Amino acid sequence: MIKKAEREETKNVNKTTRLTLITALVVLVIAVMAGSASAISYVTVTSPNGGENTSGTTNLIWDSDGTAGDSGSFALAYSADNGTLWKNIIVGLSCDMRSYSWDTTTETPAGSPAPNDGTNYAFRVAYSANGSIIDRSDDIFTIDNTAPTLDVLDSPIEGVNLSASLVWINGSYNDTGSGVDACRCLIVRVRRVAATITR
Ligand SMILES: [Ca+2]
Ligand SMILES: [Ca+2]
Repeated sequence: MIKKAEREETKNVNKTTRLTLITALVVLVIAVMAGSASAISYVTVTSPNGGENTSGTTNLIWDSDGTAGDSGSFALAYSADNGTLWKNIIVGLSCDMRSYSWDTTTETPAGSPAPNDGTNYAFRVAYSANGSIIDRSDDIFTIDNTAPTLDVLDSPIEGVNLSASLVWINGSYNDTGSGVDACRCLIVRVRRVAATITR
């Protein structure tokens, strides 16, 4: 009878040990799951990251270890003055997002002016669930949505014989805000003068 009682006690102790182990495992699994829900450890802006000349729709790109199941979201913002004032482009992006197509010609965010031409732009990505997970473009970049203007004042007209040793082509070009990269004057078929400029 004593041995049977001992066996029963041993069984109960084993059952208690098993229950404790199972409980510990469940707690561990819950802890691991909770950890994975806020596992984002970094976000890094990839493009534009400084030095670019952008216009129209540009691809904003960043890197992170976030996944679709993570809590929180990404917020994208731009600054026209190298980081003094930031305006949201979009908020609430899923943590598995790594790029966003940004139209620099429209109101962003809605109701605020579209970005103007400028050379002091910065781009920023922030993680909503942790204020220390944030990054901006390492340097400034340019937004230029204004085509250059060209005003030719003097040039040979069609039909004129270009036999003179000196031919005047006179005009001006302008690109407000971001400058002109190049200006080319073309004489086509020795009769017509055309000028092109690029930004
Ligand atoms: Ca950066
Ligand atoms: Ca321009």
